[in-house]
Amino acid sequence: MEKTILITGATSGIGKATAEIFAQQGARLILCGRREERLKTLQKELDTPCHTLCFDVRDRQGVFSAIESLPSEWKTIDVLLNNAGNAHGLDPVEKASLDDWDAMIDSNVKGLMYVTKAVLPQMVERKKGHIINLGSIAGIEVYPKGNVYCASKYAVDAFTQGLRIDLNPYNIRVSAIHPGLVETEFSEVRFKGDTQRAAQVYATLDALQAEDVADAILYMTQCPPHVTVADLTLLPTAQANATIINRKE
Ligand code: NDP
Ligand code: 8X3
Repeated sequence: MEKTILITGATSGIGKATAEIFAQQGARLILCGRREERLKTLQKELDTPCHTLCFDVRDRQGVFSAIESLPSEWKTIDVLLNNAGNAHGLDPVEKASLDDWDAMIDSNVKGLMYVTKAVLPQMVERKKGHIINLGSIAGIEVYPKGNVYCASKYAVDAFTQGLRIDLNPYNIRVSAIHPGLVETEFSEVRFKGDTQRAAQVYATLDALQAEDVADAILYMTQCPPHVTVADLTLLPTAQANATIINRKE
């Protein structure tokens, strides 16, 4: 594969698995995240040309400086995977922390928009490119205590639709993937390092694995140029929607 793919949130979970699967395809990878050590380790592990960018998607200036800093041979990006993001907390509105709300809106929504805006000009100029945003089942249905995390993913969905409309004249593909429960560090982050509580989320069902989502992302990029997968919802078989889950006893 001749493509260059920029992956935000490549240090863990879905982003890391996508980096691994694209590396197997021989893609060139721009690996992004805040944990530099993990980026460097992944770069060493992957048998494909990689460039790393360490930045926080919430830092508007930092995002633009990072993309600007790309050496000329890395400036042409074919696929942007806007994956960085997390849930922070699972609390009813009246008890939830404003800091958690800020973290989710700033990373999942504003951060995704900053990265898109920074990467977009070369796609528009070339009339070529593919943007894939990580939505969620939480952006299709609201669930109890999901409030602002769900709002952030609904915003991702609306922004994705807006991008597809505005970029229509430029031959740029715009997609969203909406997974259900995926066993990653997601719940560990949501529950602020409470690994026991996080493990319980995945203990009683066969959850999606990060590799399952990565497979679907690869498929979306491998469709013929005249085909856009606009939305792809991927659920564990044990999950019917955001709240109906057939858990093992
Ligand atoms: P992980 O916690 O395993 O990975 C999250 C990634 O996002 C990490 O690489 C982290 O990197 C990066 N990240 C988070 N915040 C920032 C930030 N402010 N700046 C830069 N990078 C950031 O979770 P997942 O792999 O599960 O999550 C990836 C995406 O998938 C998220 O958008 C999530 O909402 C979505 N999703 C997850 C589902 C699930 O059940 N797991 C289901 C549906 C969607 P670092 O900390 O190094 O910066
Ligand atoms: C992550 C899946 O159901 O925890 O977006 O919101 S869920």
